[in-house]
Amino acid sequence: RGGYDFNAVQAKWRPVWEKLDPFKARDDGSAERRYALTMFSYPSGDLHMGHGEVFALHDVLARFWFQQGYDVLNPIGWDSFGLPAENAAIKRNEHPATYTYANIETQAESIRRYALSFDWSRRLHTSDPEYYRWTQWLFLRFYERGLAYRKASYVNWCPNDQTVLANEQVVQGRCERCGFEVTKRELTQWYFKTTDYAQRLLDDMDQLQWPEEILLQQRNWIGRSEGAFADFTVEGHADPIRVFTTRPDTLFGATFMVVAPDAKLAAELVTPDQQEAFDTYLAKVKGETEIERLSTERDKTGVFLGSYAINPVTGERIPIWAADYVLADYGTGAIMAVPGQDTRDWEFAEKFGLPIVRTVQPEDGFDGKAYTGEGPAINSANDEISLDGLPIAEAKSTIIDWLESKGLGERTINYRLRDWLLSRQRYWGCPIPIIHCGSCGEVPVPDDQLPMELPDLRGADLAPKGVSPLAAARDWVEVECPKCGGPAERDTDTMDTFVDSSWYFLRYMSPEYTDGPFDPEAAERWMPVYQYVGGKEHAVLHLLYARFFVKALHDMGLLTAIEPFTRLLNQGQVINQGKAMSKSLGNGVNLGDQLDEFGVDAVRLTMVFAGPPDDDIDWADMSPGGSLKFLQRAWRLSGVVEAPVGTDPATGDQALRKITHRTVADATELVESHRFNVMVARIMELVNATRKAIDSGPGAADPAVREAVETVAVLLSLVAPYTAEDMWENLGHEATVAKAGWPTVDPALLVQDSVTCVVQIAGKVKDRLEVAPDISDADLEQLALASDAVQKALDGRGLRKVIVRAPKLVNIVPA
Ligand code: ANZ
Ligand code: ZN
Repeated sequence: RGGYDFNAVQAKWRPVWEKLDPFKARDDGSAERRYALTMFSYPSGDLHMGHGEVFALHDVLARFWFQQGYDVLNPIGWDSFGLPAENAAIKRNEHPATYTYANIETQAESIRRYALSFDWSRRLHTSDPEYYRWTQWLFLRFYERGLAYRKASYVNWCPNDQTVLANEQVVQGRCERCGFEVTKRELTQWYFKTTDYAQRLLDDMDQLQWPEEILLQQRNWIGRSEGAFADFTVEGHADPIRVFTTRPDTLFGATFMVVAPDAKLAAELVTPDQQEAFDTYLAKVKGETEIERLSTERDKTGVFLGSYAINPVTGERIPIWAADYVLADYGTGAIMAVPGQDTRDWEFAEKFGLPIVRTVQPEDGFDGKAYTGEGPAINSANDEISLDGLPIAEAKSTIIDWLESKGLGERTINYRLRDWLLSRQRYWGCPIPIIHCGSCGEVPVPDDQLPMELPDLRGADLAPKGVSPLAAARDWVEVECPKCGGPAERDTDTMDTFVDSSWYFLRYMSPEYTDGPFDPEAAERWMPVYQYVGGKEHAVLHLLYARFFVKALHDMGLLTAIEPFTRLLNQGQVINQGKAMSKSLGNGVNLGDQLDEFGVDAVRLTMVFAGPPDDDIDWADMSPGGSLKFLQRAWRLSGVVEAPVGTDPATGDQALRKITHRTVADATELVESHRFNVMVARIMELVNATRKAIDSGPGAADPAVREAVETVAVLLSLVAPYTAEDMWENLGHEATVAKAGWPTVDPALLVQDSVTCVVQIAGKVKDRLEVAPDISDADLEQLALASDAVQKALDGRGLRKVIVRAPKLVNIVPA
């Protein structure tokens, strides 16, 4: 037998597996089902190192369950609509479809080479009309229930991509995709009513076995706060201003009010002499991002509107200002400013010379500005009500009761979560199946006319212009109203790609189903996903949207499940030389090059062996060459085994058998607890022990050697499938090792070795104890003294001396 040539091994097994297709989900009730899901990829280029890692980690789990005999659903597909592909296509002067589908084929080829245990028969692309037909169908079901609706408001706008962004897509004031600073625009847009589900999205988190960090991010994003609405009358206006506050107990300290400059209210309250100042200020604010506006570090800015309100408990006239630190679409877009207890209000008051009244007694020695801590209420009494002396919680409920009794306010819960803005002014997305008719208004495209396909627009200018390129396709836009037959127009926006990815895991279960987006019975069998593997960057985007979708579909009676993904595993990033890989740093590592140089298995092994799955991997510190050497070492074992296939290992060398069985027992636990790197270390130890047994132990003909090498092959199949398969063949088996079955552990072989310890009294043997070889002197002494035989022989005599030589001898000298 020659050496180990990874290229030859890869070339040999790929076609065999493709023919065998061993990873098809059976879905026939023959075994317990497990749904293993990995985040599908955007087809914006070939696979990169990050894919290499997530796929390698995910595959360890999926292959483990295959080995254990589960009926595993492990599908693969592409999130093929969207900005990344569209931008790349425009740059290359290609049609997005051409570019997208070419990339998909490239990635598919790389994934096949990477030898992942996917069920290819369920492959889907979200940009296929057969798929987005159902995205549209689902949109219409949301629409019918009021869960999809249109409204005008100021929205996040990316000046580079020339499209709106959801709040979740604005990261530190910048576009999540291109990094451009996000601005605001007033537009009429489609939204999903995610806010209806805010409380359930919070409550059901206790069913999720997700990293605490991700749950915390979702909790903060949803941002539940309990508080009250309070109404302030405005001089010269019929309607009061309603505010939302989490601190109604501080009402006596409300010395002015602030409204969002970009809220309608501000324009209504501004007096003619303040109009000009206000207009100037508003223009400035419109260019600001939400992050900037909420920043606590910035200097406070604002403008007096000229109007006054009345504080309902003090009866004082308080001025109404507009300032950018109040957001238009949170709470009511207006606040009561309480500088004594709120830092931002304090800074604002200080800057503009507005009065400050403390209504909570600060702790002794406090010399700061706004006091946000615990303490009794002060300065909080009028003829009717007094909060003075009450701690915050009691003061809150007392004042809310009073406000409610007077019809001036009410208890409430508020969420930071906003509705999900789903319209995009771009071409490469799922068209919104709504037709706008001059006389009927919004008319849904009838179900039997779905999919409402994208027009081809080959050769048209798709560059972002602020209006969807679809608007220019007049032939496509102009239609008959499905209701009245009159002239009407299609909606020209497309859906955010996160809509496509909010339900793809449901389509996988029955990708050919034609009576709906998925077969409810298949969903009953497979949902929820047992294990989801993917990046942390989706903590509040995709993961929250998918949860919302599943809950909404549950409420429509389409799904029993109320959560999509029971378990979540986040992989770390692959970095290089301590930094994220980037073009500008020139530290990029190409996955394809690594595969060419070291082979698929060595790269996969390196990814898995690098450390805990959620740690970052610095490729500069890795040694794929070392991984390859190990694989060669393991592979060579399979060529020297002499015991024939099927030899009963029972008569084999016990020491080696014990190591083999201990390794399997540990590996099982290690995979289940996601400590894959330690599992690899244990396989390495088994390889070393086997080598030693062959070279300087019982020799290659011992049945225990066959057992050990077969075990190495099966365990290794989780990480290095090509090597494992070739070993399996060398050992005289037929493909595929992937379905060989997880080795069963003989519990008798897990029992720790023991040593016989002699216990003497004054040099005479009185007892023999079976003890662990690594027992400590102290433990052994205790054990010896506790022996019945020893106690009887001592017969109450005291001890002069105890000599302990662990683990073999204890000599007791009586007094
Ligand atoms: C008075 C007050 C006193 C407040 C105090 C806080 C502390 P969370 O917990 O984040 O929900 N607020 C309300 N609407 C706002 C808006 N549109 N833009 C900016 N700030 C707004 O925050 C709720 C608190 O944030 C509210 O309670 C309000 O200020 C402010 F010692 O009212 B508070
Ligand atoms: Zn009509």
